[in-house]
Amino acid sequence: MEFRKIEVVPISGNIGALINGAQLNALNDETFEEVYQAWLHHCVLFFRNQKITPQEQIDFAQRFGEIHFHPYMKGLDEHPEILEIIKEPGDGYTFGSVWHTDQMFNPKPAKATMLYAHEVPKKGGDTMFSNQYLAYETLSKPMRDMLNRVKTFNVGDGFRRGIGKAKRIDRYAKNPTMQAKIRDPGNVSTEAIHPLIRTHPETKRKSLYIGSHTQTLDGFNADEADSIIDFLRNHSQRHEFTCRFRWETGSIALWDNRCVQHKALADYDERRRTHRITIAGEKPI
Ligand SMILES: O=C(O)CCC(=O)C(=O)O
Ligand SMILES: [Fe+2]
Repeated sequence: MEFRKIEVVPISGNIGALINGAQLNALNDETFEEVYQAWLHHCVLFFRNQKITPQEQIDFAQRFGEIHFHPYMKGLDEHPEILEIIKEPGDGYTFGSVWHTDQMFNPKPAKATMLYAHEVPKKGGDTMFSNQYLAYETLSKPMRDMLNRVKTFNVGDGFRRGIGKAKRIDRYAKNPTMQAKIRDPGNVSTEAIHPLIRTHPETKRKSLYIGSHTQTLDGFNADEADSIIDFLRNHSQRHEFTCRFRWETGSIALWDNRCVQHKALADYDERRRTHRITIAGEKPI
């Protein structure tokens, strides 16, 4: 792929690229098109030293599609499109610290997520990403053939682990700012059935679509489903499929939830503050 406006520097063998030469509050259409093509190809992009206002972050996000609103967490008062995620020293809970893909419990899960770092720990707090095209392509043909017909059942409230609203409040017991953002999803659905192998609507490539929200496989006995899900979870996180991003103040990561799982590392006990925007997606097929 040829880029004339931006420099694209892969940060690992199979996923993730750093984009140089793009100031996200001043992208002309040609540069945006290169960013978008790089994004589809590398699955997650990283930008350094961005100085953009909340409105500029929203404007950039909207070039990817409509804003998706988090069903369980309120955004900023002045900018409800932005969820400010704050971890404080001693608060003990790290948002997104298991492998997952965002909003998989929604019948129309988020297409993309953009995270903009405002305060970062001196060490730790990296985010990991895993390429789920590869997770699919590296399975054997008989396995792919079997899994191609399988459907998953996914929930936002973790019916086995029993999260529920009370636990959600409990998890932020030491962080009143985050606790105050918790809300009821209202009539937004937080359960969804999806194909285990989905086809990316733009690249047309198949990927493994599984994450921490996945509870069971439609029609399988519970022990069969558990074993297959365990195997696929482990497989989907193979180190060769992943990259790991070290945050700095002003860094932005932008990932494609249709072909990426990610995980925030809970290896720090300092303040970390990010601004997160998700983009609405379509029903997986
Ligand atoms: O904070 C992070 O590094 C990622 C958290 C996460 O899972 C998300 O924002 O969707
Ligand atoms: Fe996430």
